Amino acid sequence: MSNTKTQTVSQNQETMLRPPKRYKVVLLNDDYTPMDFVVAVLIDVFHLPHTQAIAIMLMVHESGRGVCGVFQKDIAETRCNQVLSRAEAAGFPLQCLVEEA
Ligand code: TYC
Repeated sequence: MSNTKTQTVSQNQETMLRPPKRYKVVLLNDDYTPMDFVVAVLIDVFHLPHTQAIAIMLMVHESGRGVCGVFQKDIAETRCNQVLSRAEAAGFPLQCLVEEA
């Protein structure tokens, strides 16, 4: 016979022990957002060094998409929203999304 209290305790212990899921922030290519704007956003939002920001921007430009970083869910969503806000404020169609890693 199952014991609800025991089940709940063991479920909570599993939840506490399991490492949190990780989420990718994925940047998408478009034909209009300037390359230097993308590089600036990558540096500011993801704290990337200039060389790495250029490498990711070029990867997105050439292949259509690229990963800016992998984070816990709330951090991934915040950074994705920061990218979208910066793009919208500047009038560029730059898009990004969050995917489970
Ligand atoms: N393709 C854009 C251009 O040629 C540059 C670009 C790179 C745009 C990465 C978006 O996520 C992007 N100006």
